[in-house]
Amino acid sequence: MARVVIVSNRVPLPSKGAKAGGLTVALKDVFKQGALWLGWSGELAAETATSAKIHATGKLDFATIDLSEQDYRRFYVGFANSVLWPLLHFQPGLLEFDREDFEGYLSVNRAYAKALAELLRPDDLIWVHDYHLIPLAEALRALGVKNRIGFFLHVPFVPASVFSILPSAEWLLRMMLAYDVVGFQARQHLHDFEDCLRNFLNIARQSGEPIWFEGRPVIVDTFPIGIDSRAFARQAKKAAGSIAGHRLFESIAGRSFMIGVDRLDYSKGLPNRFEAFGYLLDRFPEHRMHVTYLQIAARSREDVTEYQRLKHELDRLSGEINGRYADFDWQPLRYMTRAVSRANLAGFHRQARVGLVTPLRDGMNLVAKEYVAAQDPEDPGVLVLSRLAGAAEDLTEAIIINPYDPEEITEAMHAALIMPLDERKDRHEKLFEKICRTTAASYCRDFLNALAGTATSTGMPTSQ
Ligand code: GDG
Repeated sequence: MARVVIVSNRVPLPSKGAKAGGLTVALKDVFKQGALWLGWSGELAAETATSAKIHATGKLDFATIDLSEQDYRRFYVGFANSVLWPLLHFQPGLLEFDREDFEGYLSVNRAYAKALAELLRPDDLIWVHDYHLIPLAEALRALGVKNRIGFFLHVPFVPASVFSILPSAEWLLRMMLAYDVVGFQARQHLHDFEDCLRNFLNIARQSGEPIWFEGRPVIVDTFPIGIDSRAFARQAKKAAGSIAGHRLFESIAGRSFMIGVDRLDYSKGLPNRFEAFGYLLDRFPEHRMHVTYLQIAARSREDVTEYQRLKHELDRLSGEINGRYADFDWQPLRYMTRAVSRANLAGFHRQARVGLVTPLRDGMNLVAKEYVAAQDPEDPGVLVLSRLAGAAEDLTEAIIINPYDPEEITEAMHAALIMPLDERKDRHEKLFEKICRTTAASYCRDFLNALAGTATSTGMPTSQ
């Protein structure tokens, strides 16, 4: 099997300790047979590097480049997270386009391409992740790289009517078609991408067929990301008996317990969720004093203004809810912006009667799967899930809600809190079976098989 080369914005360097983030979690344990992973080091330097530093670990080698502060601002804070992220999450009102940021996005992609081209072997399979690096394939081709290159988008896609808001929209689509394989999380995202292809490039795709673009086939398909559910279930069982698990259990003091775990991000629908919790205590007085909601919202992208604004809003809302409903011996909402260890998270999920996953848009949402995996099958909790998360295409036995309607979330919280054991078990069994079908490993295998099976850029079919 050819060597796999992964490229993503950040690399999970073991020396730095893994940070919260979907990609890190999904890929971590998969490449045991040797692979190379290139990305930003997380460090700022006087200039953006075009040669990588190698960190050999034996199984999986890492290669990192530093970014200049200006490039970090333009590429990462600017175009990637203040234009593409809000656009692809249907928040065009939050988009802040700036031509210099766009230039920075291009030049950082070129720097990645140069650093990568030096490290490549002829039969490497290159797998590029996410919206930060859309122009990378084109930049690699410009340097003469002939390897097969695949792209996976972790976030949603938007229909042409929304995509057209982006300056250089058509150019970005062409950049996506420079890959040999383009993968999405969910059918809806693929459908929206096809809408863009039709509208901008007049390309109509026959279902199941590759797209032909400039004389080359481009495979476009869905590759829903998964987790290692059974391992997470074991971790949850073990962690519930840990010191932290015990402390949590004692502090809940027999009340019902609801949990939310999200990066502190406006796409995750946290203000509406907080508001919904306020309504729950308003409209269903029987839950007052009897329910505790823990929201873990690890701080994220703190250099982006919109994230600072969101944090202030949540600080205010949580203070208001607690001020209004708390009693001297009961705090209804526990809100923390520090990250928690993965083992503790697993144990906390297991203790929660309700898991709240209410993003306004989400590529997949791994927390939904982790919550289900962590449950005790004999006394499982209930997942409340946004219909606008990719995960909702499959996890239909959750209580599915519209995250824009806080009262619908309230009703779902209430229904989940009072749901009888039989129904909880029934739903959980089906959900657990579903989340075991797609694992982190099967996701990687499916994508890489699609990539390995494609013709090379010279048009020759490949032997595996
Ligand atoms: C992107 C897409 C897609 C969260 N807080 C802590 C913590 N986490 C972990 C969760 C989960 C991961 O981070 C977050 O993954 P999500 O999928 O929920 O969301 P994004 O970070 O937005 O990820 C998303 C994903 O990529 C994968 O393709 O599903 O749609 O937006 O695993 O558990 N982990 C720890 N402490 C925390 O405080 N240890």
